[in-house]
Amino acid sequence: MTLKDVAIELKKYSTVLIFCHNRPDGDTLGSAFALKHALEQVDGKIADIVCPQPVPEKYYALDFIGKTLLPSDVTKKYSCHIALDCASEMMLGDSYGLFVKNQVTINVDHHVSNERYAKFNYVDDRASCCEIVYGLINYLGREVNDSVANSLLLGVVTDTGNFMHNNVTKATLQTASELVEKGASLNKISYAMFKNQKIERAKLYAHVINGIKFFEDGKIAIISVFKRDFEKFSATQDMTEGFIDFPLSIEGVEVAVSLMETKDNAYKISLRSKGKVNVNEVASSFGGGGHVLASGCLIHGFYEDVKDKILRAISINF
Ligand SMILES: [Mn+2]
Repeated sequence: MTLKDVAIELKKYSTVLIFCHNRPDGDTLGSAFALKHALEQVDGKIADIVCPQPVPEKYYALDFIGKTLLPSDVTKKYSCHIALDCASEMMLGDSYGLFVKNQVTINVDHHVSNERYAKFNYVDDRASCCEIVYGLINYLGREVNDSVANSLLLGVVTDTGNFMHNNVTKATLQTASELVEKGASLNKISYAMFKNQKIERAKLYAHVINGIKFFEDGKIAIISVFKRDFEKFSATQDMTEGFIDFPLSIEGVEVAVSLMETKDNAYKISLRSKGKVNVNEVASSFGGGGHVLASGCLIHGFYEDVKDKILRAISINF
């Protein structure tokens, strides 16, 4: 199905429920709010957003990002369900059961590992899902006003690490340029995302970076965040977003790994590569996935075992 077909399909429905992924980031939230702002330009159209967790606090400074519903808050029936930036059933988390309840499900995403779990699927390998949603809104014939433009730029900025990752293409910059022209503020978004962290996050960051470990002659760097660390610094799990950029920035490091203890003996693994290792393959071998240079998965077990498993999987992919 083409993106235009998605727009034609979407136009049929007057009430739409938009799904964000587990541990929401700027791209899934930006995509969802852009589509909501665009759809609701037409009288009588209702677009609500559901997410397994509430919107993290750092987005509160951005007035175009509002509140989202938890799956348990959803009581109404919608004519269509659409997931944005969700590569797999697993990424929908606690919303998955709700997602599949509708006859009409749409999946719009930019992850190469996307599992095509919906009735209608559109996947394009772009730097951010927001780039795709920009195209979708144009096909819908809706105005890219201030709030739409800002929401979309949020996803572009966060998924490209402020235009520094190697997923940035001419199209990414073209999109960003058009969004700025239409009223998006790059400065406001970048400041809120990268230059205004909580003191709790700063303290947790210092602690985690202090515990960095190197393997394979310095080619692999691992950082670990334990449940006790969150308690010690009164920090929350969503605050670790971006931690992994530091180990990857070290000379000689080819793969950076973050192990975050989310529950007892359960670790959320994030992987970043400079190019020599396809970390999508590494993550896929544990049931996860993502992109060639940025991927993730969940592994159950004791810390040392989990660490050894992931090290072995990376080593054989060198
Ligand atoms: Mn994304």
